Amino acid sequence: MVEGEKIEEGMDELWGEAVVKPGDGSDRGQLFRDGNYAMFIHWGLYSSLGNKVEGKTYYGIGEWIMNRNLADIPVDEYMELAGEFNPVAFDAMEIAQLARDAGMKYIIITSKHHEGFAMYHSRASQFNIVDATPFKRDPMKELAAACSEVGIGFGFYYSHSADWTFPGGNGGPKTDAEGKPATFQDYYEKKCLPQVKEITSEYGPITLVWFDTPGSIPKEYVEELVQVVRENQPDALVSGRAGHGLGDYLTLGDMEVPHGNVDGMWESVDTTNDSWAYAWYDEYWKTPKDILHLLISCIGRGGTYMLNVGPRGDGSIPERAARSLRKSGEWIERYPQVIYATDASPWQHALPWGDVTAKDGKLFLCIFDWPESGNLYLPGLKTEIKSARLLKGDTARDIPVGTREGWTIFELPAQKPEKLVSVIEVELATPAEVDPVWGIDPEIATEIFAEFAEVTGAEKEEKKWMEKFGEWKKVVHVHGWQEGGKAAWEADVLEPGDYIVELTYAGEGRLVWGVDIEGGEHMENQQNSSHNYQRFPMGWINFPEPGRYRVSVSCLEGNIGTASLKSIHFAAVV
Ligand code: FHN
Repeated sequence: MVEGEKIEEGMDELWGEAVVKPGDGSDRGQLFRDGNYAMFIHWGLYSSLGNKVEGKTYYGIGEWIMNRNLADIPVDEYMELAGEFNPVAFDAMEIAQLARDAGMKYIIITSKHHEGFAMYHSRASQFNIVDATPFKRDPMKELAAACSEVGIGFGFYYSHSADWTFPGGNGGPKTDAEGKPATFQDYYEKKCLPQVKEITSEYGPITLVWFDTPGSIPKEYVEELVQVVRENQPDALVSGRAGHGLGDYLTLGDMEVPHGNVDGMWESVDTTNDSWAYAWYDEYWKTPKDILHLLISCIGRGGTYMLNVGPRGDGSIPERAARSLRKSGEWIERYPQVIYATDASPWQHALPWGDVTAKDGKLFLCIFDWPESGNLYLPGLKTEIKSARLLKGDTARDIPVGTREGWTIFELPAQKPEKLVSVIEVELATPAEVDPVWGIDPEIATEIFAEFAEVTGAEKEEKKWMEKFGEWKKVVHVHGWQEGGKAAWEADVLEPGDYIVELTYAGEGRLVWGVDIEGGEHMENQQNSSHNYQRFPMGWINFPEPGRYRVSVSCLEGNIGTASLKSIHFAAVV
């Protein structure tokens, strides 16, 4: 290897084009149908740095610390970290038990990330935790055994295209130890293929092989890798990020929880703070309620949720992450029927107060914002209700239900039964029939996203960015406004009257926006804008009677070329 060689690959090259193409996982899909919640673990040499190198902190995803976007560490220097890596606090049983207590059904852990270091005993490369560190144990053997003991599944993450320390790996050194040019084929044949054979044949039954970021890997290699998984682990799923559409299911973008239902088998991957791997400063933890909200949103949209923890270099899990996971897990233990093997919400999007999952002729209304008035408003349900019960663990009480103007109204007690998420179980007389139109809630502020708008004279587009490095944010926004351009939604109103309208947008300088009710009021106002999405008040608008309205937004004046609309909000004036 050339001394001091640095990795050249950035995040865009590494993702490749085929990151999220779904394949056909029809016969292996049971894992996702039953176990729609999993633990992801990013753990490697990078964990020992925790994003601090020679006293300087780098902000961004920790497993990328050696990349030019963060500390830009030469390959030979980085590889020397192995000599000091000694995760004496690693306790496989504790981690497996944590995942179980959290209500997670399997663990996927990094066997090799882009850094190229094998966190298991690999014969294909000496750069592994048994041969190159004072630790000398194979933690993957221990974790596989612990998962089996506590009764959850076990699987591996494997970075098949990027390898930043092996000659020829994507982003890796261009020459070998003798200074001869190295090709991707060299890396693939000497390291990637043999390692995938190792992880799929030496760790017992594997639930899933989570290939990541295919980059420019040729299709024939992915075909061969998938074939190895099929032969060694016929029941294991292969992640959508294998590339070339050869995975079993769709993996959405990092940290992406969709707003609308998504068909087919898919997963969202997210992390308990901002970084996948441990970063010493990253204390922005998801609360137990955040976790339940995100999990229920994924299940409600028809998918699965895999939530990451980044153990420290010594192998211990940050206590705040563990606490949030345990607390949310206690809730799941009381309401397993709401989470596991459930179907997507027939509303196809979240509702102002919460979300819905469905199972065996029942709807589970999960309430994140308890309505103070004692009424919970559900728009669009056309099916007769047999019973409605407010759950409190194993106990339940019947609650009165009424209907008005096509809305179903549940009468709730003043006190919510659960601190985190309360649940109403609704039993239906026949399969659920729902009009998924947005309803403007009479009590709880309603946010309707631009992605659901019908757009004319403007463009609707997905936009992604990072605030630090690697922790992706995503919006679907409306921009490119032309004169007369509109984003329009249909929405049902139950309570007539004045509503406060706000818009969430980004842009530059002051912008004038117009809001119109078709056949009704027009309002407009000017507000400043921010580089990031911020919610700005527009004013009041009147819905004169109950019924369906068409509401539209236009950008009228200012630096219109920068105006990027994310959502519209309505809150009843009380
Ligand atoms: O580059 C990796 C990143 O480090 C992390 O592993 C995530 C997890 O989904 N996958 C890649 C970026 O999408």
